[in-house]
Amino acid sequence: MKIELLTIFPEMFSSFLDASIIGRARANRLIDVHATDIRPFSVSKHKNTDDYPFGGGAGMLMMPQPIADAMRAVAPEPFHGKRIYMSPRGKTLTQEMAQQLAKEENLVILCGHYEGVDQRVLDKYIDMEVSIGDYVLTGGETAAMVLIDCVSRLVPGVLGSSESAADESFSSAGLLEYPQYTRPRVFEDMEVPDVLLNGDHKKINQWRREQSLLITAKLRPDLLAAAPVTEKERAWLAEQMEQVQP
Ligand code: 6GU
Repeated sequence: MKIELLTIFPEMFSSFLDASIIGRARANRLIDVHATDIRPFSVSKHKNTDDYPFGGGAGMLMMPQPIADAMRAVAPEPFHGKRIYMSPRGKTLTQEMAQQLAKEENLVILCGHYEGVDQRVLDKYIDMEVSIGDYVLTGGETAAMVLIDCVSRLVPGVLGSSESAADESFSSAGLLEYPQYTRPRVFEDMEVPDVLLNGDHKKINQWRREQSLLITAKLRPDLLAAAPVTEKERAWLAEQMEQVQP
């Protein structure tokens, strides 16, 4: 997968792109991410990228010309993929959306700043607007990193088999992860649950499944409705919840 970023702050991406799993995926040529600075595309005297809004109002807007020229440079026609504008008014990023985007050959991600972008450049050059949640950021760059992170890990080969097994296993689909422990066995007077020390993998799997059900019921009851949970498990869970909150 090839990802082109359009931003006025390309330097914000350097450590993100070099570190950890994203850095390894790039080194292994599984993903190709490139940040293009919009500013040099400006034809204005001082390489401006923003201007005042027609009709007045607070703040500045990103001018259409530098973005349009940058877009044509990184995504010439025919373009095969999705051109995304990171925006708080966009569709909220979900795991399902990430799975769809992971199938694309190319992504172009436009990061906005100031009060937004001239609407005409969005109408002509953007396929979808994506938000990462209902809160306001100073710019689209951090949101773009979130999108790149969650899409990249779904590209085949990006996660090692041990990394991918954990949360994509059918058994835990739609539920929160069970608690995990590493050495030492006793830390600040707190012990690792006995069941994890006995090597009985049937019991361990059952305990983990129960813990996933309990933690999901407690922290994200909204997820339970859609999760693949058997009638027997739902009954067990209802019983447990009664004991906690009679
Ligand atoms: Cl994608 N951009 C900005 N500027 N703010 C946001 C956002 C994106 N998602 C949530 N808030």
